[in-house]
Amino acid sequence: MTGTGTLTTPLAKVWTKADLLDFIGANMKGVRLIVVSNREPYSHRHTDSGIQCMQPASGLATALDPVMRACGGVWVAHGSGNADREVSDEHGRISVPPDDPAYTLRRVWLDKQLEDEYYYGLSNEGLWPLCHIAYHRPRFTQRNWDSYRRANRIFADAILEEAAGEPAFVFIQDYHFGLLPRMLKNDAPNLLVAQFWHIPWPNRETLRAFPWKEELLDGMLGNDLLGFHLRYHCANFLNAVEREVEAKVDRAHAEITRGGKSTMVRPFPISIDFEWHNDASQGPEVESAIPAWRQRIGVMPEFLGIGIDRLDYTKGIPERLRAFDLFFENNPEYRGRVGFAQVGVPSRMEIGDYQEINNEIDREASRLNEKWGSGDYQPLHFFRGEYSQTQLMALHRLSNFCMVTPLHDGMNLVAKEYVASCFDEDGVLILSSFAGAAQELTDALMVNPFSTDEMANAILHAVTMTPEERHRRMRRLRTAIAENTIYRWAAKILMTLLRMDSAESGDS
Ligand code: GDG
Repeated sequence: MTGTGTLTTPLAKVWTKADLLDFIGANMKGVRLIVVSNREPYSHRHTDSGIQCMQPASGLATALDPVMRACGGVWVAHGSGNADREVSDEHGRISVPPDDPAYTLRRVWLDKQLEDEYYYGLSNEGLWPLCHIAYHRPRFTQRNWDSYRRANRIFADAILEEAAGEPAFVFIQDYHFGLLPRMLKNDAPNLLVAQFWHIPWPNRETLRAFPWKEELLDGMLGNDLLGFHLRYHCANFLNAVEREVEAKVDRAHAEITRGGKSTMVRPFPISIDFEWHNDASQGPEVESAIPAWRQRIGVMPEFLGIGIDRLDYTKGIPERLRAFDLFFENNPEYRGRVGFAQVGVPSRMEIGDYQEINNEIDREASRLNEKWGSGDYQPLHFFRGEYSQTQLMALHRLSNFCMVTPLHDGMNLVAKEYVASCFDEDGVLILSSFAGAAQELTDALMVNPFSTDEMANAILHAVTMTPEERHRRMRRLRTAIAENTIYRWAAKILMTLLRMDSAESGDS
């Protein structure tokens, strides 16, 4: 496409934001980058004090905003804020971040019914449970699938308009856009199309239940590059293609050829801006947010555990609360000494299963506090709502251990953020072996979230761990994240695309 030639930066280094900026400066001149996601990185809402710009809580936005700030370009996303139209131009465009414009946000408008069927229906009641295998039955309807196809088409048209016939790298995010790659490639073969699937890809037995699997796989094979967090998810995808569609699967090179066009399938484990988290967590803003948490919690226990999750049935929150109950059963001497603060960000409340998980958490929370609370002491503090990154870091600082125990998770950035906040190398991470992050964070206390006993034992281990063991484990965890930052993730993907681009234009 752009024929940028030899790459100037080797991969074997620690990637900071400055490194990525250098890399982009040296290698991406003239390359147009278009990022696509359902969720917008900034949304505008009406509030009592006028229109406000918000940054929604999502792993995806947290991960990609710094990359876009560094690269510039266009981010195409669903305009979901109730004041979005008022602040965007007639094409749905606006420069962001508002206080320091660095790139263009192109908003795509979807009507309420289409959003319900494509986003809540097919994506979150169908693909989300299908891919996570967390014992929640996926729901599929033809109507939702038709809307998914229609929404993908609307996004395709907006992207084609932004590309305006010129070559560009299109980087699509997630499971909302399984059909988009093929649509783009059919209409504009000069686009280099990559997609990152942020959630797991299921084994082929599970995928069999998806009624439109052939069309979905064909759509995804429109990509030049397809990324998952883990090698295991890549292998599942290759297996699925082998079984369900006509294509040549080259396992040695993790490459699939269908209809003369090939798709590279690669693992790119996502991460965070380690330096930023490490520095900010030691800053004065975080320091001054700590007293508010003390106040909210009231009587501080000797050991405070924390959990921070979207309120989603994949995150294993009721299971975690049941583990606390068993922990107190097994170790009654810790009653009054151990407490747990759980932050829960409401999510997808339009879906019945999400209302049910909220109710279940409320039931478990009341049960735990009624059974083990006494006087001023309450074992569980449940904070339902959104908190700023500063507030979350303050909570990290106040805690002795963090529980990240999803039943299944593509990666899980909360685990990495907690570790990055532990600048004094003191803190314990209890981590589900079913989170993608478990592949890198091998020094965490690893648990099977389906085993209440294992989790209860891990809580005991966390509160009895010697300072030496805590420091040793935390040091290694921090090294693992410092070596694999979000900037490395982005650089690896961009480098792979640049190489493919050079190969196509015959430069290499
Ligand atoms: C998907 C995949 C994958 C949490 N509460 C608040 C808040 N957060 C932030 C966290 C973190 C992000 O949201 C959550 O990221 P996760 O990775 O844990 O989870 P998902 O949203 O399910 O993300 C996941 C990820 O994509 C990236 O690929 O890791 O496996 O499921 O950054 O700090 N942020 C704010 N207020 C909150 O109250 N502002």
